Amino acid sequence: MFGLMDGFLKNDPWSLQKDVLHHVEYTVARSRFSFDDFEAYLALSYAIRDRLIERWHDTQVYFKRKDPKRLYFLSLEFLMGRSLSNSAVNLGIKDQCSDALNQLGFEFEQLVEQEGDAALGNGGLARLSACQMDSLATLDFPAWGYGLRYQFGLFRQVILDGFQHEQPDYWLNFGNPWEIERIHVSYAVKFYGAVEEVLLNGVNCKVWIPGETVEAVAYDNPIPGYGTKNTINLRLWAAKPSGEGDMESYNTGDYINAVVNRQRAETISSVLYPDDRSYQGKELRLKQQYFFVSASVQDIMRRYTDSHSNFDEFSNKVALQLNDTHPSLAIIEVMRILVDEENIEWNRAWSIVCDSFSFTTHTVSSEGLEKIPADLLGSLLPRHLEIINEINFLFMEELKKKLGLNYSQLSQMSIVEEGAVKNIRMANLSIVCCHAVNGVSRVHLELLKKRVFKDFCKLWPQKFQYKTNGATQRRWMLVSNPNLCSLISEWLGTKAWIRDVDLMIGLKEFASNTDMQHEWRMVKRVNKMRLAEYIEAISGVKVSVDAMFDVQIKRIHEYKRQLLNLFGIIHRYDCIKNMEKSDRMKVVPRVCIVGGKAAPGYEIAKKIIKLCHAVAETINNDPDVGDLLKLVFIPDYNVSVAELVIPGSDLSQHLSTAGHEASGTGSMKFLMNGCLLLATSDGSTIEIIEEIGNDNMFVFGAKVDEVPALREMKSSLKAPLQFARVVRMVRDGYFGHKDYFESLCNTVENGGDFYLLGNDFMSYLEAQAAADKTFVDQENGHA
Ligand code: 26V
Repeated sequence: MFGLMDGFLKNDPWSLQKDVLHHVEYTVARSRFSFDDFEAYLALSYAIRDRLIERWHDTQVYFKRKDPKRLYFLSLEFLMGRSLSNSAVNLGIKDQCSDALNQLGFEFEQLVEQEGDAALGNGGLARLSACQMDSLATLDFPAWGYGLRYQFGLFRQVILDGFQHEQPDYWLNFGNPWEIERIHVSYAVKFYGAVEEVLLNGVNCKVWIPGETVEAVAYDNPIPGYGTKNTINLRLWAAKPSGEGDMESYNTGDYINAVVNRQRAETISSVLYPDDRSYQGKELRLKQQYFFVSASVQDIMRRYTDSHSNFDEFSNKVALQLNDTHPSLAIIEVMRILVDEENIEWNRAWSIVCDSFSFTTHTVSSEGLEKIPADLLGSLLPRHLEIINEINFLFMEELKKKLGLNYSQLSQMSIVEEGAVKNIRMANLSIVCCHAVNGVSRVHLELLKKRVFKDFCKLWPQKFQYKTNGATQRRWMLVSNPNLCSLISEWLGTKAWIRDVDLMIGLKEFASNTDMQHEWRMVKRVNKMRLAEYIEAISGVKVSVDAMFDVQIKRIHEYKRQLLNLFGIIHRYDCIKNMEKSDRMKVVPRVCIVGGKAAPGYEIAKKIIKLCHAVAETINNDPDVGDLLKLVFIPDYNVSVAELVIPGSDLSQHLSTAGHEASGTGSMKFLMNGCLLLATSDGSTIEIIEEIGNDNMFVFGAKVDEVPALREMKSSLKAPLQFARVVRMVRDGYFGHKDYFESLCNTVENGGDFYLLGNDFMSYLEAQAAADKTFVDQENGHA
């Protein structure tokens, strides 16, 4: 977009072909007369990467000259998925790549399949980071992303006999053509040791004498914007042994041990924590946090001090955005550098820090908030703990002045949680030190104000705000559903909606145009055929594309209520079984698709996966049911699977108990692809309902404000008979594994049902019936 000059590399098919062959021969080191799909994928990726690097350099030069305020996005998780198609699309060279490959006897679409996903994250929070990077690049922001280059991303989910098994994700084993290793961009990160007081120029100063040093090496991942040359950087850090302290070994044993010990450094960036529910207070996790934070802050400081001689301008030039509390030690690290290393007076350092940092929270419950045992923090980062204590002391003094000696409130707001085990509350720390605290949807902010951060909201109402999440239409439409995009651009007469999604409202004018409806349906049908082929390939189940494709894909969580979906499916199955044969014609055929990973230690979630398989086994093999109902679990759900499933869906389900989903972004991706939503009134769905109207979606269940009272009354409420009946079927072993499913059934009965499945069941069935009716109307051309 901005005035960058053209690169040296040309983008016509001929030039691309020449570059692909060059990389086949000189980078992949294969003969240009004989190479396979994977080698072609590598060579094409290198050819595209060259073009990204050109733009990346131009972007850096441009911003270095302009010196705008830079935005640094710190996140321990990025779910980037694949890069080939996305890069080609954003560079605007996908067709040229296709042409270049065709002449060499290869297909672009086939090469895309050679790439593994970069799955450096768990779920919603991590995919949001990836979407944000795309948007920041497209909107010409001078932004940087910082994270960890895990050797093993999110585990691969393998299903054996219906049970989830976790396997390591060896995503780097075949190389990663998208990253640029920067062996010269590296920083020493220090741990352990002790704090000593020394006299410097007549002043008592604290000096941290660390005990261990690990090297952080940068790996850069260029992120191209769409329709602009702006190409930003996602810098991921890998841990390497530091050369510091290398000593001569006097015998073979010393030498071997020295090398083995050095290898241990690498464990810091070895594996992503796969639990997105609770913080376990593990030392390795804390090391990961500080490792990536310290390297990032050093890098950011270096960039700033390259062009500024003091810190007066720091907060005008640097915005640090924390993705949840995971990177919040960055606050303390900046404070430490300013006070201990730059000798800046505490109060001035404090105001620089507060002005530079802001923080986004992605959680709704206080139980989900991160706490770090003070002892652990003190042993790993002794000086940081001192600084936290000092910040807390000053904060408590200020609070006492404002609130008086209200000890209960003071202790709740304190950064330090007192008790048998002292903990540092990372959310309290972030709120105290940041000038902005963002919720991720409107209702999320309301919940923060009313519940999770009530006292803080009263104290600093101006800090709290919300930015409802979004999803990038570049990946979720252009990459994954190109046919729909061509249709939209043709009807709108412009491609401008690819940068400005609001322009899609122009389609409303053609909503009742039968030509457009017909074209739209054809696109959907082709996408459903592609999905049906995939389903058959992975599960052997043949599904009819005439059926409604009903999808729930997301992490498996009790609050997301995949169990409600399964109970609904069992109810549907039961109805079909008990129907007169002649009435079965009236049933709207459905293919129910479920996908998602359970955290390895999350027993109930794993039982839900097993139940899904057990129910599928019964239904899919029942000749009474045939094509009227099928249930498929898609294993190893990830970004690439979502790209395939979403465009082929008719209905998507978002069933969280109201008040539990901070935002939810999956719904947006389905909507963009012309799929209807069946959802509770929760998170961003509330705003979606306002936007598209109640008539255009199937909303059900208790509202956010009703949930607390319903929970109070739960023990006196009786679940509907239909609900009791389906739970009984599971309890009685209709789907086998009676004993194994007992504890699962117990979670929703006997006054348990914390997530209110029983309460919402009838309204869920009504919403499902309404969806059936709409599907039939649509087939009849009435929608
Ligand atoms: C917690 C932990 C605990 C320690 C180990 C690693 C780990 C990783 C993630 C989390 C928090 C997960 C929070 C999360 O993914 N929240 C989701 O964020 C989405 C983007 O804002 C939002 O749409 C979803 O509603 C919200 O559940």
